[in-house]
Amino acid sequence: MNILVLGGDGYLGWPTAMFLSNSGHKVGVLDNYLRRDLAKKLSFPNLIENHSLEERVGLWNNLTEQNIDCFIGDICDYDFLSGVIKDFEPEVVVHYAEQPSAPYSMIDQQSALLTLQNNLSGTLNMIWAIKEFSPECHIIKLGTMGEYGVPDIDIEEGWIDIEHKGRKDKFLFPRQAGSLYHTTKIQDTDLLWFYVRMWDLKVTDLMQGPVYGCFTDEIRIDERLGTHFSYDEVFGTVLNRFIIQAVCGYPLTVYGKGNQIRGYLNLIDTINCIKLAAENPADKGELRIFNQFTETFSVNQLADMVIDASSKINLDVKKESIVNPRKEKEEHYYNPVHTGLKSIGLKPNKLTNEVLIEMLEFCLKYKENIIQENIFRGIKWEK
Ligand code: USQ
Repeated sequence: MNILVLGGDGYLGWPTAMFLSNSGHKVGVLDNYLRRDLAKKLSFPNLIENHSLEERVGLWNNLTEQNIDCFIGDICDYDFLSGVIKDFEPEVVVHYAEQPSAPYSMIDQQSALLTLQNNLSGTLNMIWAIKEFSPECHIIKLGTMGEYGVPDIDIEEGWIDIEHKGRKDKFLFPRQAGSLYHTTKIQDTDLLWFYVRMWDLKVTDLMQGPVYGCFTDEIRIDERLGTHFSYDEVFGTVLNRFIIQAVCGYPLTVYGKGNQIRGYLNLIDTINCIKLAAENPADKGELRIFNQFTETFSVNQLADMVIDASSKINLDVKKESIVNPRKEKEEHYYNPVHTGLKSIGLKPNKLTNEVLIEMLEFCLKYKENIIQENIFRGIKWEK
């Protein structure tokens, strides 16, 4: 299939593109380097300075004799995006091209506005460009488990049957996000659902939990193909941050009581989920929703696992509860359904000591690059 990855320079976008290319698809990547620019402005370098998308595409094409197409530009620019869709004729568009950080969206009014405008304009443009130039194209949109929040009932996969005053209907599961970023993802879902109803689009919305990891089979071909590994407070997800903290002797930053539970997954499972969704498309007029994670953990459980794995390679690591900069429940019920992706073939890669030790050893090689002051600056949810 022709598959276009929007946000192809990102932590997830680039490994997804290589994996789909290696699986025999014709892949295009598109990015405007927004995430790199924001990280630069905040002085948050990654663990390793990654080659540009153009360079990584060139390297991939040389090393593998495959051919990823590269488009540099902004999906908020409709002429640019629709031109790419028209020329590339995607059968699948994978949409990662968003401001991806919850803390970033909570810094100030400007970061909130950038997040809202970027994420919603980009999604709207994608919908219109597909309708106009590739109406049979299957849209795979990265949503987030954070759209649901942490309700005191089981979380279904996107939809819930409701019986009210003797009548029944099916609705999107109630959403109640915990950050402005997560709220834009709800709004994305609503935009998609509206246009599915209007125009019979084919859409898969993947409600993904926080991702960890730095390796895929493709990255193992050559480390220069590596993806962003962020450990700062804004762009790093919690487990990747804990690994870096363990490596540089910084007490693991458990926010508040640390009993916040989320559904996590390995980077390898993310790319597998995208491939499975692409190869098993939604129907015309369907908004199909999968909850995309493999295991649930509390923050304390993650910290304890990192401490245990670190001890196996003689790293003495401690955790420390710090005042939670976010406004979130620290004790709550959490039981989300996640059977859809397994039913189309996902074989989860569990979080084991081996996985943790490999991440620790990788980060140890670049220990001298870690800037400890970037680990915690305390971006507060409450102003
Ligand atoms: N946390 C800590 N210590 C830290 C960092 C985070 O205790 O140093 C806690 C947070 O308070 C939260 C949990 O760990 O309870 C997860 O935080 P996170 O920063 O790993 O994840 P989050 O901000 O929710 O966002 C990440 C991705 C986002 C994706 C989301 C999925 O950046 O793109 O949508 O995970 S989910 O969390 O399921 O909504």
